[in-house]
Amino acid sequence: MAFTLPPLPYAKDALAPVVSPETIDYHYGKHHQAYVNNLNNLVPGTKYEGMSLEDVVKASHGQITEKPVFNNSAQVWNHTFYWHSLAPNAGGEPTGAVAAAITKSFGSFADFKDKFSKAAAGQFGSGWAWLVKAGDGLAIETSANADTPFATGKTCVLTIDVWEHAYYIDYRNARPKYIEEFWKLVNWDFANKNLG
Ligand code: MN3
Repeated sequence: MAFTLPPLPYAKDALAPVVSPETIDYHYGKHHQAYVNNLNNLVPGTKYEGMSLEDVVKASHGQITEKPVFNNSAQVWNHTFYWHSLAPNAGGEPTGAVAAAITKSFGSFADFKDKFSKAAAGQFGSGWAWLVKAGDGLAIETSANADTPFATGKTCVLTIDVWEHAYYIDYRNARPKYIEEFWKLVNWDFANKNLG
């Protein structure tokens, strides 16, 4: 059974002007799709055939010979998670359990926002910044390239993609500006769902 590109959870112009339809065309329509296509070319005839995407990510993680499978499967998972971390008519202050967890772990939403933004801006080269569950609280992590806290069994709550392809069309080299605008689209409902 082939892996498929999950549908975008909103119209391709729904995130404008923060994320333009042109960025969606490339980032979702070309990059995310390419990871799906690559994975479908890599998996047939291997031990991964018949596994769920989640199992492929975990089974291929940390093994140098499995790097192409890991990179492509993780990027399929990471991007689907990223698209759901954004939503139209979202952003602003966190809500529900995630709001309380942020205050508990970071002191305030403002402090969390500052720390997360700095982590995302400071990730050298391509990668991701994540909000993850840590014990009975939350923590910020960054990962390089395709790597993901999900691969080692962590519960991801929220992410931002800081690969250049995520922002270059709309913000050119201004990654901090993209990160600043990202807060207008943060899907707190999704974060709450992930927090469980
Ligand atoms: Mn990307």
